[in-house]
Amino acid sequence: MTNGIDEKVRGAYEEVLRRSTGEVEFHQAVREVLESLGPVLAKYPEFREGKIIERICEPERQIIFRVPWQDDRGEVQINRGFRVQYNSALGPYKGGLRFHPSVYLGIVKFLGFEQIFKNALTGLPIGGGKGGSDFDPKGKSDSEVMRFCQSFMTELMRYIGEYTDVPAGDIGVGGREIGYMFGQYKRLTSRYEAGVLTGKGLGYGGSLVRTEATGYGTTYFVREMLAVRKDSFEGKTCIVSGSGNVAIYTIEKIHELGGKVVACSDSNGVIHDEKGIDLDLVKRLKERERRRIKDYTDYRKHAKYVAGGNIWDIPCQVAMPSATQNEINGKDAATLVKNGCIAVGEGANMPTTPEGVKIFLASGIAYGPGKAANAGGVATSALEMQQNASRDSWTFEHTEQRLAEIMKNIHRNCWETAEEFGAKGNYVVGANIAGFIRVAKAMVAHGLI
Ligand code: NDP
Ligand code: 2IT
Repeated sequence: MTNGIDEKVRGAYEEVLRRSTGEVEFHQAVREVLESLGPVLAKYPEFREGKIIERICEPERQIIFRVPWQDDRGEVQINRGFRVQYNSALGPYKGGLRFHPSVYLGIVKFLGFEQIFKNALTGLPIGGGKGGSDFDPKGKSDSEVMRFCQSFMTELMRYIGEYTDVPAGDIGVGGREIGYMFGQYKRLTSRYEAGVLTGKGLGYGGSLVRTEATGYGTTYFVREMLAVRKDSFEGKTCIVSGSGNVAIYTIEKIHELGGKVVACSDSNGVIHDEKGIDLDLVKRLKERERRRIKDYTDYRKHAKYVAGGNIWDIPCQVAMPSATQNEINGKDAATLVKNGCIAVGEGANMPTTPEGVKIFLASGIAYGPGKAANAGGVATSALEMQQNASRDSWTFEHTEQRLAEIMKNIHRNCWETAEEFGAKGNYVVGANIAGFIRVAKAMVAHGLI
């Protein structure tokens, strides 16, 4: 179980397996980072002496709570809420909330762990955390979602604050949910503390570009990876899985940069539109009407819908997984490479299984792992915090410019770090090491806490 892990970090991984039985996604995320860190410990003995890896794997605080609420029929429902405050070496805990029936502690911990290094890569003052609930927003009325969010925040409010922990959205949590949670926080605390949540509406402290940021940022990251290869999005056939927030703004930016997205999906099936995805239609169906992607073919008759289809079977040159974890397995990765895919940019968190990652790396294609590629979302959240702290609001152009620069810097940092540690072109090694070193140095400076 610990094969392939440097003996210097093996003990830490064994401890994670022992302490967190059954949390398979968490084990996967930890292992993937630890596999990169052997050479770092060789270079920085102080990290080893201070047991930085062992400490970084153990969350600073984990909160699990009951969320009772009443549905529209008056029936009482009980969900479980989570917030894992993982690491605050670089700033207040920062990371999204996920509402999805699959959420359990192992998912929140994997996401929180990834978030530590992602946030470090942004270069901004944010620690790592994540939260959520096994609440399923699908099929719920607006009032049910509001009552759930109010109950969730009634407990969560004790643990968050602009200097403590700043949640945002993730799967199943967008502007509507953030609005209800912000309202309840304000009501419970009697404080207009804008910086306590990000992803807020533009009318009450939200930042321009935050909605678009993850998708735009991931696309910028891929643009940088292509530029290294003297290539661009121009004329490329692309595939973007999912059809939620990240997928939509990935498609938008790819189209702006001259690529053509021919497929997207949701958890029920895949849309293949050879003429190019009609993004206005996807926005209408998903953002405004909250419908299923299947309905796309009601308006674009030539497009094909395959229920339960595998989007990675469709040939493309650029693949941008933007739905969920482990959506690309080894077989899918092999299919993508065989079909001529030259770049993969992960909008989702950990969308590729370890077998898939191995195949991408061995093939020599440009592979941008989530913690680097999708960091634009949380980076723009940090820009929202800056605007809130200075009671200011920036223009779209200025904010997008900042985002583009941040993504460029992350790309450069990952590239140079990989090269420094003898793994030229390997963004996995570059991202893990660059993110880790920034956090580890701060932890050493703070002493044994
Ligand atoms: P949304 O809820 O807006 O959209 C999620 C999309 O992924 C939907 O199309 C959904 O389909 C699909 N999906 C979700 N879960 C599954 C599943 N188990 N199997 C198949 N499809 C699934 O979420 P986001 O767009 O915000 O998030 C997408 C990914 O991006 C996640 O991995 C998230 O962690 C990551 N991410 C998000 C950021 C953000 O700022 N929002 C920032 C960085 C990363 P369906 O509607 O059928 O469930
Ligand atoms: O995974 C992520 O980076 C997010 N869901 C965004 C987190 C944030 O605080 O904006």
